[in-house]
Order: sequence, then C-alpha cells, then structure tokens
Amino acid sequence: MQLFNTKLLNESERFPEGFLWGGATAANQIEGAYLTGNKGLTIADILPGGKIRLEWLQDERPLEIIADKYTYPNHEGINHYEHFKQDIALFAEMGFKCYRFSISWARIFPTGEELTPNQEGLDFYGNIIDELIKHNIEPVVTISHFEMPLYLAKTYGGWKDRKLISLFLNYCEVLFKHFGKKVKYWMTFNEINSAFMMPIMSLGFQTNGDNFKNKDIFQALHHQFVASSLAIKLGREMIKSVKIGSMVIAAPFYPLTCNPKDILYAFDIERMWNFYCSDIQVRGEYPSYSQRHFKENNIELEIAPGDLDIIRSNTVDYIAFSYYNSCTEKHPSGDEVRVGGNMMSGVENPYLTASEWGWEIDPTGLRIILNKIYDRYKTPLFIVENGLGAKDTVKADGSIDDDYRIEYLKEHLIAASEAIKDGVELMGYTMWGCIDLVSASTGQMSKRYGFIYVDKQDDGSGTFARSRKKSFYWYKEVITQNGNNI
Ligand code: BGP
Repeated sequence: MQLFNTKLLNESERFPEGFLWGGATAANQIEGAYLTGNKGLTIADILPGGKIRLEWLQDERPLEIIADKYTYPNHEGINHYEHFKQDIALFAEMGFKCYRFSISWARIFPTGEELTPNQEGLDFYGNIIDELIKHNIEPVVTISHFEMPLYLAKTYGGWKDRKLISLFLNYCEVLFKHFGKKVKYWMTFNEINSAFMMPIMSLGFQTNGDNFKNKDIFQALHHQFVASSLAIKLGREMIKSVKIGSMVIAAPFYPLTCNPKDILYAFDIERMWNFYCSDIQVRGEYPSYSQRHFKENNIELEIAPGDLDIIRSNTVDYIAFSYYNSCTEKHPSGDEVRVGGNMMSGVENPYLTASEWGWEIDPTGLRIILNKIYDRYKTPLFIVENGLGAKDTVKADGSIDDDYRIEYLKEHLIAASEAIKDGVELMGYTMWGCIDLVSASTGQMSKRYGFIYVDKQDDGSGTFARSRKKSFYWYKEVITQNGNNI
C-alpha cells in the first residue's frame, strides 16, 4: 500500500507535490465541426438540444426517430476544433498541470469498421497533444466519452453486440500506436456506470423500464469490461509506464432515516450504482452480490471462454470518477418525490441546497465518497469531474463575477484535501467544463461550468469569443500555491 500523499504533507500543506491540477472536457461537447475532416456521425451528433434532450435520452424508441425540428448543439459545440490553440493557451495561463479530453472514435474510424484510420482525425488529436506538451500540460485521454460511431449503434445495437469489443480494440491500438509515446494517462469509458441511466450515450441503444433489471445492459457492460481489460493489456504491451483507469460516476448514498429498511435500501442502491462496475474493473471479478441479483432478475450473461480470465488479469491502475452530488434514499413507499442529480437521483435531503438544475450541493459527500472508494480498493483515485453548472451574467464591462462557482469549488477542494489527510491517495483534480461547453444532459450552453466564458447561446447565436471569468484568476492562484491558499 502506498500512502505517499500523507507522507509528503506537513501541517500547512493540503495537497501533495506533483498533484495533477487541471480541467476536463469531452470531444462531443466542445469540438463542433461534426462533419469536418472526414469525421463520421456519432450518437452525440443526433442528440437534440434543449429540454427535450432528457426525455429523448430516456426514450426507448429506435434511433431512426430523430427529432429534426430541434437544434443539434453538438454540431458546433464551442468550435474548439478551430480554437484549440487559443483554448490550450488559456489553460496554460491558469497553470494547468494536466488536461483531460476525449477522442471522438468517429474522427479516427468514421463508421467504426474501416480498415485504416482517418489521417485527418489523427492529425487533429496529434496537434492537440503537441500543443499541450508545448505548454507542459500532461494529456489525460478518455478513449470513449458518451459517443460512438452512429453506424455501430444502428448496425449492431451498440455494445449489445460482442463485435464491438474487437472494433474498440482496433481503435485503441491506433491511439496507442500514434499517441502512446506522448500520453501516459488514459481511461477507457467515461462514467461506465452511466449505462444504468442513459444507455444511449454510453452503450448506443435505448431501453425502457428498470435498467438495473435489464439483461441487455448487463450484457453490454460485460462486453465493455472485456474490451476495457483487453485495452489495458494492449496498452501495457505498447506503452511504457502507461496508467489506464476506469471512470465512474460516484456519489455517497445516505439513508433518509435510521430505519434499517432505509439503510438497507440506500446500501443496496449505492452498491449497484457506485461499485458494481469498479468492483469488476478493480478486483477483476464479478462481485458475490451480482449472482443473486442476476438470478432474481432472470439475467443470464453470455460469457465467452476466456472472458473472466481477461478481466481477472488486466485490472485498472487507478479509479477516475466524477462527483457532482450526493443522493439520499428511502425505502420506496410510492409517494416520495424524487430530486435530480447527475444521473443518480434520490429524495430531497433537508440539509442540502441544490443548483438551479436540482443537483444537491454536498462538499462533505466528496470526502465521504473518496474515503469509501479508497477503503474498498486501496487504489489511487483521480477526481476527473467536479464543478457547478450555473447561468453566468456578463456585466457591461465584459467581466463575469462567478463567486458562486469559486465557493463551490473551494468547498469541494477543502473536502478533497481532508480526504487526503484521512489517508486517501489522490492523484489529481480536473474541474469539469473548464471552458464553457454544451451540457450533456440538457444540450444547452446556458448551463455553464467554465473558468473561461464562451460567447455562444442556447439559440445558436454568439461569436465563440473566449473571456476569463473571476474564477479563472482564482484557480490560477490555487494551482500556483498547490491548493494551500484555499
Ligand atoms: C457527466 C459527464 C459530462 C458532463 C457532466 C455534467 O455526467 O461525464 O459529460 O456533461 O456530467 O453534466 P451536464 O453537462 O449535464 O451538466
């Protein structure tokens, strides 16, 4: 067990030396240029914007029913495709040590099935990586973040089909070959457990009913576990001192009362949400509780010979996770009102306030979940998403005073630093949406996360001009002082 963080810290320090400070984005939420450079269509390209998106994401109708009348914000994103140098220069100005971004599978393989990769796509990401390195920013790559070539979704039903494993591996091999010398940190699937909430984004197919009881979801996840393990095996063969992580949405689940029924309910749901995927990816085996769950829900997985060995022999190097909110649960009686969150939802917690989108704000929950995950696995952790979606106001002189964002981030960083003092090995922190981008759940620009404001509005208007918010200067100072000023 390596407790390097605690050893290095003295009383006045909050974060260890070499802590990876940075920001995070995803290709489909920033790049735009959705058909430029031979890119193929992805799932994300057909997601409508606006309120309808959430309903559509949970709609079980086939992909062909595309809502033409809505806008497609991902088509333009924030046009990072043409602004990436300027954006990276701004990240460098804040002193980023690392930057997490994703590669769009369909820029490399437009349908997912080509025999040779698309050179223009490789050049685009090669340029991003070179630009980061020029600024001494460590690239951290998500291989698949809520998108896949649309062709694979339509032809195979996405990850339901085992065929996706070999196609994904081809894709990984190309990435490792071209970028492996420059990129050390990778993660395979963004929020792999989001499959339980929005399978269309992470698995490429729609469902209805309770996804925790859905055989297709568990089968598709099995394929992703095998694919991820094979990618880890390949990465270790191809890249010296590579680090490949899993990536999950994490949240502590609190029982609303001390009624044992509420406690058991919260415990069960937390285990499925938070730990089912990482138990497999970190420990290398299906957890004991999964057997009863499968049996009671008539889920019989098709597991090919060798799959379980592959999963066992190629576990992850670290656990990356997103944290936005905690969840509070109560044994269902049928009359409870559910409140939102980043996919995981629950009943209202009377001790917490919520963002405008109903996501409950709970910095202490971050300390709790960091400890829970670390206690369970003793594996290095990496907070790769955390942030506040809020509407920003641009003042007459162009400035943006986002004190609410500073407050949110500050409280969460203090909580993270307390977890480090508790003994948690934390590698870094990449704030989500370090530059304003298209929101994944709403498809809108007005839910902004960035340190950098982008002049692009929900109705599609705007110049794409970038400007620094107050939080930009605050974060710069945090990084300069390695978090000791918060
Ligand atoms: C996570 C996703 C991100 C991101 C974030 C914030 O689930 O990994 O892609 O968007 O949530 O969510 P939203 O954009 O809906 O506010």
